[in-house]
Amino acid sequence: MSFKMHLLTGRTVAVILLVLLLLGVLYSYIWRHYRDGIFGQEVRPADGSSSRVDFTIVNHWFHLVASDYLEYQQPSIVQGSRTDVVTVTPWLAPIVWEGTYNPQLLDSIYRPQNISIAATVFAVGKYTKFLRDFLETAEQHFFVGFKVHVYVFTDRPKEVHQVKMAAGRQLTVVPVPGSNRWQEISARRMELIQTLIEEKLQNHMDYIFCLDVDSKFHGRWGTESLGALVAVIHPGYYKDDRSKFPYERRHESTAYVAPGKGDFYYCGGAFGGLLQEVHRLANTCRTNFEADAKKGIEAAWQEESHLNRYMLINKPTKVLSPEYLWQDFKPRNPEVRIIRFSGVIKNYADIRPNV
Ligand code: UD2
Repeated sequence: MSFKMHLLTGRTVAVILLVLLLLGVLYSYIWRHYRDGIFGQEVRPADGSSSRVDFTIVNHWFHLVASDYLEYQQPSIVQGSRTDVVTVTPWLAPIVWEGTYNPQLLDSIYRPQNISIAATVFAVGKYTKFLRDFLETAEQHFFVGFKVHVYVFTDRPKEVHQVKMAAGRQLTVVPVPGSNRWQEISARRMELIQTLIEEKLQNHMDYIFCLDVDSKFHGRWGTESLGALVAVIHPGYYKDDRSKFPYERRHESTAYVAPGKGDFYYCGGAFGGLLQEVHRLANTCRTNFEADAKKGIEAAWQEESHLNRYMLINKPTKVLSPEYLWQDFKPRNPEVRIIRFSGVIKNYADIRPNV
């Protein structure tokens, strides 16, 4: 082989190697972005440690397939079925009110996808007395016809009422320690939700909803509530100016919200979404709660304050109207056409370990 030929072969090999190297770099770059977009993101708690949580690919959220055979009323873009309420946020997340969606259409989209929904509920100390109604009414109204796994966290497992559940639905009791401070019970929920997702749910469930136990279902709560990050508007403040929202107002707290800031005031008693989104929320709120505790601060409304701070920055992708968490002591307002889930009237002095 001539010297020229040698030179040519050498150059060709170098070019091929260079192209392969570039392809390798391109591949790892694309894969990293794909993985972080579809799977769980790396969550870095404030202490600098890293807890990587991976989740299975969630296809259905991105791709909605309707049945060709279902007949339903034509939707309109000029005549809304609800003109008395606002049905979209300024960041274009739907606000779910009765009359804004077609339940049959939504169910027909989600049923073939075989989605599964986890629900967490805490019944610590005397709050076990609310479990029976909560569980029985959930059977009647909460994601009926779908795979549902309810996790009951309690320090009194023997008091968990046995409820007859439909096929595909199940209940697991998770023992937790009691506490002599209700504030701690309420706030510790974030940590326990985070651990549940990490240890039991990832790769098994798609969505999760975290609900207060001292409540009952009265109407459908189903596929219309699904979204990546789902918040419920608090029934007590939805007509108020944001200056009246009971946000944490002390600068020193990680839950601080400045005057003049805030979208809506959300409930601590109901929130949810995709597992990885709720994991991120729970991890952040728990980390911030602990950072506050080190400074001797407890936010005005415990984890509800941290949740409100989180949702101000991480906007919910779906917002549920106060139909999804009313309070029995409040007369129903006309724009609330249906009450789906509502807090029962309770005597705090009777049921809480401290007042
Ligand atoms: C509001 C919120 C609640 C929480 C709290 C502030 C709504 C409707 N409720 O309710 O979610 O943000 O403010 O911390 O938005 N629990 C027990 N045992 C106890 C005390 C509490 O199991 O001794 C659990 C139980 O699941 C209960 C939840 O914690 O539903 C919240 O406690 P709460 O209902 O007493 O709090 P409340 O009514 O102030």
